[in-house]
Order: sequence, then C-alpha cells, then structure tokens
Amino acid sequence: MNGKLSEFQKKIEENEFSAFLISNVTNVYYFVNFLSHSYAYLIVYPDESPMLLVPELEYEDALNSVKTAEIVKIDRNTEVLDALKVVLEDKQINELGFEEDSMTVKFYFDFTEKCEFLQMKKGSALIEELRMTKIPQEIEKIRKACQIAEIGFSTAINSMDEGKTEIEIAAEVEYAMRKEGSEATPFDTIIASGYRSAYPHGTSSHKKIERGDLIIIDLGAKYEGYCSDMTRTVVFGEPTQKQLDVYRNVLKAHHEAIKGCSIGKKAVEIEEITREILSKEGYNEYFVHSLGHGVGLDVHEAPHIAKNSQDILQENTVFTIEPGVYIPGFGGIRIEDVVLLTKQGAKCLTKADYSIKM
Ligand SMILES: [Mn+2]
Repeated sequence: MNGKLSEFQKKIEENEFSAFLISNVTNVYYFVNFLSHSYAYLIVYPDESPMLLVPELEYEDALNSVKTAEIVKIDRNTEVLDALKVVLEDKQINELGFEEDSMTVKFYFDFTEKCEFLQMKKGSALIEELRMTKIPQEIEKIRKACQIAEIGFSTAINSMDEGKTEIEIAAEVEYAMRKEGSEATPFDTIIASGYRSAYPHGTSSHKKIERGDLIIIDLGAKYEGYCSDMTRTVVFGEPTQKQLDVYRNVLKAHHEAIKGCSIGKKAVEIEEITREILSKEGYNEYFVHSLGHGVGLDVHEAPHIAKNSQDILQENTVFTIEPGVYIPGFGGIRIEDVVLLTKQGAKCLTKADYSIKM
C-alpha cells in the first residue's frame, strides 16, 4: 500500500502538518500492512519514512512484516505517552494531525497534557478520502470476501428448515465462511424470519423458522482485512401475492439504483432513484434507512449513499446498494449487493441470484 502512503505524505504537506499521528489500528494496517491486536502508533512525516511504535509483545511481528516504516519498540516499563513525546520532541514537531473520528477523548486529553508543545489538527477526512478509492489489490480482496459471503448465503439456503432457529442457521453460515478462509464476520450474521424480518436491524434470535416466513439473510466475510456485505430475502415455502409484489418493487428499486450509478453523480441522487420507485407503490415510508455505504477495511465507510450525504461517486469506489422495505405485521424485504464503480458504471461484486423462492 506504498502508493497510498506517499499520497498521504503529499496531503500532510499540502495541509501544513509537520507530522500526522495515526492511532486507529485499521488505518495503521491500511498504510503499513501491520494489524495490531493491542495498540500501534504510526507517525507519518511529509518528507521522511514513517515510524511505527508498537508494544514489546508485537515487536517481532512488526519487525518481520513491516518494510515501509522504522519500527520503535515500546518496552513494558515505558509509558506510551512518554515514548510518543520523545519521538515528537526529537523531530521538533509542532502541528500534528490526528484522527478525531477515532481517538478516544481520554487519550486526547492525556496526550495533549503530556505534549503541550503540540498544536493538534483534525485530519480524519484526509484518510477517509484516501481509503474511499480502492486500488486493484484492495478490489481483489473485497471480491474474494464477496465470494466467501456467497458461499455463506448458499449455506443458509441449504440449511434452512422448519423448526431450526435463526441462530442455528447463522452458525452454519459462519462455519462455512470460516472454512473458506474468512478471518471474521464484519458484523453479526443476520437471519431474521417472519415478524422479525420487519426489524431493519434485527439480528439472529432463538425464533424458529416457520412455513410462510419472509427471511432476511444479511451476512459478510473478511479476507485479508477487507469486508463484504450482502443481503437476500427469501420465503420459506410458497410466497403470497403480497410478498411477491413487495419483492418485485424492492428488486426494481435495487436494479435501477445500480443502473443509475456513474462517476461524478451525487450519492443523494442514487437514493432518490430508489425512493421514487418505492413511492409509486406506497412503500417509500417503509424504507427507513439509507441506501448504501462504502465497504473496505471497515464494513461501513465512505462513500455514504444517503439522503444527507455530500459524497460524489468516484471511480474505483466500492459500496453497497441495499434498499429495504419493512412493514410491521407483514415482514421485511432487503436486497443488498456490493458494487464497484467503474467508467462503465457500477459492477456487482456480489454474484448471488435474486430469487424470493428458495
Ligand atoms: Mn450493508
């Protein structure tokens, strides 16, 4: 991810930071390919190699895996804040960028108290912007995570049975994805059936699958740190006319939104397409969340495909399109794919079929 590091260094310079302190472990992983399980601080300078400060217990791992930063060991008897202070003072840093989106309030107060010579400057947006546009290696990892999720989905369909609980189905899904190489689930696998499908954020419960249930299956995998996220909705048994009608409407909204994506469009316009289609049948009021979100090292990141989003769709961004209709007493239907925006439009990275029938 070296290209991204030098792009970031340019941004630091343009924004007149003398250095940037990265404390979010996901961002550290993004820039130097080292995933800490405790803490790691990456100090990036505009014109020299970055320094990675890691605890003693992760030092060997960092030394072996990081080629693009100088590794500094923080031994057990040293306070992290003291170690940071020594480095920053030594480099005569005064204006320091930091991630206001993820740094804890406690760390911010303790750190600024310790390092009174620093002027702190917010910089989360700089990293968010970089992470939003994916390079080919990132796209391949997301594609792989999507393929694993598809196996999770077909496992859900194959193991669906009357009397089984939602959690039992979720367990089989997660086991299948792990066997395919998924490192973790980026969020709790959702099997939400019957009345519970009308809960837009319903997780998996002890409810048993019943004939006639609408079942929302929403799952994701992780591959080399990169996430996937997909949703399909099926009926266990024969769907009713109303279930078919709502399904067709949501599917139409989903397809049209994907067709509507192109470079330079405002994210809000895409959500509008969906809402117009759902409005015609009176379902818009039941679409109670935003249309989509970026996917990468985090399962929710920029761009935000939402009503109040300022984001403009850019080439090589990866995001979900997931309209959903949730009618209390009837149930819910959501269809979600991960797409990659190219010059030729949005291409689905999620390949599973769309069918309400199992
Ligand atoms: Mn999603």
